[in-house]
Amino acid sequence: MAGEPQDDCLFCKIVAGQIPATVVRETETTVAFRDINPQAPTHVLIIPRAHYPDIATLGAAEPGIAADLLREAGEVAGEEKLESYRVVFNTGSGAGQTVFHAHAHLLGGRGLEWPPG
Ligand code: DGP
Repeated sequence: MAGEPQDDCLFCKIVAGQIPATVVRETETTVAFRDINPQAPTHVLIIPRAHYPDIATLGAAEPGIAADLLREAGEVAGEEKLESYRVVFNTGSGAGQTVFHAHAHLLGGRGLEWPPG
């Protein structure tokens, strides 16, 4: 069923506490934790507890939870005292998505070039 945990999903296992992660914030609907392979001094992933493969399917099914991800990105940026930062949703393998459980990347703490590669 849509949103149900998937046995083969890495981020569902982090939500369930079956794989350790450095969690920085949690809400009823979201978990934010540090990326294992940080691309910036602050690199935090914000994910829904519910399983949706990407931001498009999450936004279509649960727009309120998609909005929660954006609010939490702002909250983490504030806690990390980031003046400038980027929030990215890689969507599809051609855009670099490797984990198919919706997630926002929050990147900051260094200069970020535009356009991204
Ligand atoms: P993406 O490539 O957009 O699907 O981003 C997936 C991110 O997930 C990538 O930046 C690395 C991160 N990641 C992969 N495995 C783990 C893990 O086991 N723990 C943590 N904290 N992050 C992970």
